[in-house]
Amino acid sequence: MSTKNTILEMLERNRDINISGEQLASSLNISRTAVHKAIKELREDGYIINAITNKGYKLSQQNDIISSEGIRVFLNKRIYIPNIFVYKSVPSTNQIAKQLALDGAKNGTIVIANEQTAGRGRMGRSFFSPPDSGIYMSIILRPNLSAQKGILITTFASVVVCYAIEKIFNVTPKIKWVNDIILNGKKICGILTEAVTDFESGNIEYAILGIGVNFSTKLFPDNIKNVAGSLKNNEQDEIRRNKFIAEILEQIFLNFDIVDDGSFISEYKKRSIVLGKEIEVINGSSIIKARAIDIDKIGGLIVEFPDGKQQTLTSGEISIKGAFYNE
Ligand code: BTX
Repeated sequence: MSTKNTILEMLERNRDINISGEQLASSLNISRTAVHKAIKELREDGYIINAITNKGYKLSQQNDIISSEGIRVFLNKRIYIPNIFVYKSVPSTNQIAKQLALDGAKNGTIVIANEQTAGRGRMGRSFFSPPDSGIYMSIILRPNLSAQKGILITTFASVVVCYAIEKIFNVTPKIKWVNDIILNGKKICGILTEAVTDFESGNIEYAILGIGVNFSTKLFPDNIKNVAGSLKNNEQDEIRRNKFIAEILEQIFLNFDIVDDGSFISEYKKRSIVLGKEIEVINGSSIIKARAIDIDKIGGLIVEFPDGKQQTLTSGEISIKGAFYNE
């Protein structure tokens, strides 16, 4: 780890107290000049570091910069995350994670960006990903899971992201099939899982679990401003992105063994804003009215058409519409 990153880690770990330059220098076995240089570099990166004569350095509470060091401070020690790559701006974290997975990156490798310039949604749609106010994260998974059960990764993630939101923010988010997390009638998070199957075994070779959260985004473009909302309101100003990211990772990795048995589906159903509603099933250019009646054990949406026929929707090519928002 570079001197700059080690100092950042110490500052993140000691957010509430001042650490003197001397303390930093002696615990890292470096000169005071090296400490000054690292502090200067961190400030250039945007960190607000208060320095008080005779007391030392302290990270200002205002900082909300995502970093591997800042996330690890909050991360449960039982979780092994091999690498957390944090970027300022990338086209899409899913795209970067895919390349890393192809190059052999381990299960649990994380890619996060402060901004995406071409954030991806399902079916070629885009995910609005402005800088400094969102969380755009992709997790490389190498699960022991059949390709058929791949959809469970998305449904599982929707449920555990809700747990993370509940724990940190003390609010109750809902889910719109298959991958949207809704708070106060607005979409605050989207999840996109892209998996590659090993044809011989029929198992997933790797999956990229992409999670996009509007953390504190205030302004949305006209085309989504009626449906998109943010997680944080002004009263929760002291909660920072690093802490929330660590909670999401904790929920995912401490609970991952339940993906296969689908035992979280009951929780998913409880949070569904779709069940019992009249919806429109959109498949390419065809739009058919139906009623959402149940979610099956692998996360498929069971719908009933006006003629009484039922169908289970699992395809990534299908989306649904209805009066779910602003309830
Ligand atoms: P989705 O296709 O279900 O949602 C995309 C649709 O949602 C858009 O067509 C638009 O109507 C609306 N939308 C776009 N941006 C936002 C936003 N910021 N908030 C609320 N609604 C929005 C959802 O796809 C899956 C999104 C996954 C995003 C993550 S971010 C990290 C990873 N990298 C990447 O490129 N994608 C994933």
